[in-house]
Amino acid sequence: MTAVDRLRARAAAAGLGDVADKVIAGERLSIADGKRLYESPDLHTIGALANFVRERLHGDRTYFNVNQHVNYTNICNKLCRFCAFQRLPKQPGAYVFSPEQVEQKIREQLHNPVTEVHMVAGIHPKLDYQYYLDILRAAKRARPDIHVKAFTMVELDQIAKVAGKPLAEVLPELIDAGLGSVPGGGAEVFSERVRQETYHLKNTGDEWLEIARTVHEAGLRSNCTMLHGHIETVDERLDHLDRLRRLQDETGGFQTYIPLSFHPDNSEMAHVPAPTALDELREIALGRLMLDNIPHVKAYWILMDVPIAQLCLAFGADDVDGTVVEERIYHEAGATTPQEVERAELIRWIRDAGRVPVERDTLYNVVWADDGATEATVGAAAPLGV
Ligand code: V47
Repeated sequence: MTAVDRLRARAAAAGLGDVADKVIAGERLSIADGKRLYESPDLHTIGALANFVRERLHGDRTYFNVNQHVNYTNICNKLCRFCAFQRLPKQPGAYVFSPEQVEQKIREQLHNPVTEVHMVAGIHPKLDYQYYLDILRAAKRARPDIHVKAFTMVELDQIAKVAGKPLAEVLPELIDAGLGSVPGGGAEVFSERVRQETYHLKNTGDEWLEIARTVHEAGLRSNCTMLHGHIETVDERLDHLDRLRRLQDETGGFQTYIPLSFHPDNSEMAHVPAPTALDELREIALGRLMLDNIPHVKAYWILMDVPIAQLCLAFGADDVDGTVVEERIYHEAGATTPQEVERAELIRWIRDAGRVPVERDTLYNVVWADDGATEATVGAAAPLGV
């Protein structure tokens, strides 16, 4: 009996034989299939199906990068009820980094082989267009080779508003100032019902998708996310995944899907129980199985405990994000993971999970791989301490 036969038999025993047939044949799963995967008690079989897809696409390769997060302000006018990071301008702890402070933050890491700065923040209504151009330029000044992945679709919407011109005209100017790609945040769950109840001042799902389309049309890659485990239903999650999948069919611009598990602490929704480890594993697997046209699925280690992120590598994930350095959004909301890991530590976690660590840049060019196949591509950022 081959491994594929065993997978098929196991899925059939779980009542998912027809879904397994589609997965093995590389056929698209329907929303109804997705619903059965959400409702099945046999999480391990679902994980095995997702792992099958992950290994078909990437083998044992598991991607990470050496990155640095910079959250340039926590002042925000969107008042999302799930968010513990936001502050009003006069609230204790409210801050805005000047472009010089952004530059300084990046300079402080010059001793590390950082290839990406991930720069996102709240929606501060008083920042002008010049500020956004200046922080991009500040990042590039500090580290000219760095890839700047910045501004969620919600921030881009705000930037276009303060620029007073359409996003399609703003994006080339941001690119000129240093923008290299766009992260996946701010999507939450596209359901209008959930938006009305928890983040009614934020962009609608249609708006988020339209902005993503404009980003992709401008030649930029982006990521995409779903904030799960609060008040959304399974049907609303599937609708969200389906809408991401449909846009991806049109643009091909999403690189990575990242399920973001709700962290309730210190938010207005602190009474809502947090998703469990099993929920996190299922979201990773569902993402891998439903999003057949998005190449990568990320288990963002900052928001999971590291052992759960390691388990996710057998449930469909092929990426763990990076070294991060200073994270505020999840640590304000109760995350107990460290703020930063060493590159060598990430490599150790991935090896410990039985996978092959591959250091990538933001656009998934290989910087270094542990399988020897890409030694020729090892450049200045050769492994440290491995
Ligand atoms: O947009 C905020 C979410 C996002 C909470 O693209 C929360 O590579 C759970 O998008 N509980 C920011 N989620 C993080 C993000 C991200 C992270 C890592 C990598 C990438 C990438 C993107 O976090 C926000 C919002 O959707 N969020 N507060 C909370 N309490």
